[in-house]
Amino acid sequence: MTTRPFTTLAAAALAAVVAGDGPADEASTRPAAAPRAYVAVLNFVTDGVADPGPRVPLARRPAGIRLADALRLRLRRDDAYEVIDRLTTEQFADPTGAEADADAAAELMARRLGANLALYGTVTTGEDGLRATVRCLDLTDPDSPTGWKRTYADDTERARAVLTRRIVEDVTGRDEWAPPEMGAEPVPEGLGEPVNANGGFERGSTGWETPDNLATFIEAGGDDRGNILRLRTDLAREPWLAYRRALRLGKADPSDPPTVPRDTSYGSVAGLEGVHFRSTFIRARPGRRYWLTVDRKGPKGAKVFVKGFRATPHARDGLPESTLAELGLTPREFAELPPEKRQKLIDADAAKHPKRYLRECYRWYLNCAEADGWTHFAAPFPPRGTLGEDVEWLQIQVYAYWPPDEYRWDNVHLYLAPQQAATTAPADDEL
Ligand SMILES: [Ca+2]
Repeated sequence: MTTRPFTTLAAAALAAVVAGDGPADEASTRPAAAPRAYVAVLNFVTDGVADPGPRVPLARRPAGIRLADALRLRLRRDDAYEVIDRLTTEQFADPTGAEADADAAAELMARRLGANLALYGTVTTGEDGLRATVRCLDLTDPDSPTGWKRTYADDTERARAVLTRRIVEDVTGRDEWAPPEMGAEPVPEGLGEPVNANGGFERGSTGWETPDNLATFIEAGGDDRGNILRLRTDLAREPWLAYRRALRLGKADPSDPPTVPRDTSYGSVAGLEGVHFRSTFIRARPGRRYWLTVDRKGPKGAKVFVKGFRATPHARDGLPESTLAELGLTPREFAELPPEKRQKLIDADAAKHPKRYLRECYRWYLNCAEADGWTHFAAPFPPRGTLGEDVEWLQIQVYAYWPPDEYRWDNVHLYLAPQQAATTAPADDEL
């Protein structure tokens, strides 16, 4: 039986894991419940990048090694998973790509590592950000082995954290961070006026980005709702991305969107980026607390993010694609300018379009359960304490991803929590 989980070698490896896992007194006070799975996260292969090996600090090793290690750390937080540490894993297994032979991987994890759940995969990095194709082999029920293969992508500065969270959610089968349950904290009376504009979409896209009329629509919603926001994620990814880029560069017209085929595969917009619909920037009030409320209808892959942003000097080290297009410069032409000329263009653009030089520094989301009919959701944030001092601007991002489908939204309102509003009048720029 090659899939029997424990061999002598594997038991030794696990003993090393347990011994290395925190102070002994802490371990002895833990609940005695056995973990559900013994997990081996094999190092991921990074396309086109050689791994200098374990003697080099982790920060200088390829993206695939760092993503695998982030997954180990994150899964270890869950008592149901005993995760084999990086050094032990590297001793027994080379980086393993998504195309590796699944039977060989299963044998390795069972016989040499004593694991009954393994992750391995291939990572690419580039202009599109971080992209990982991940395979999961699950032998926790030895009579019924299962597994999956999925691709994840993110192009933000937090790409590794975003991918780690999404992969862990898929492994555990649940959202990693559960926002407060509805009703856990009562919605206060008298929320007053929202600090964002046009949450009900009656004034079209005022207060929001312009809908692209391919994945994002503002339209009559029926049910006495006036206008609503509709997002669809069942689209072929490449042509949609090309259209979004053309919109950013002013080379496409949202009133005349292209025809893009429907796609419901893991390679669709739903399986990768998902669709965001962004508000304009709202002046943040550090030291305050907020409530977000929303009505929605549709399947479960739906969240409303509130992200915090601030200006940072390091954001001003290049020109955004949209600015280059406005100036009629290619990235290469810009790179070939003398440094002082480049800096002058950046400073001029940052003075004209300061919002283009903001960077994300805070993130919270309201997770929306599946809703067959229009359903109201509400939650306060930050979950604990108040908004940090470094947050200068907030942006609401309505987000839909998996399954590939249509998602409807209305009354997306952001409020200052009233118990504090009583002591401070809102500034003009919030209204
Ligand atoms: Ca409405």
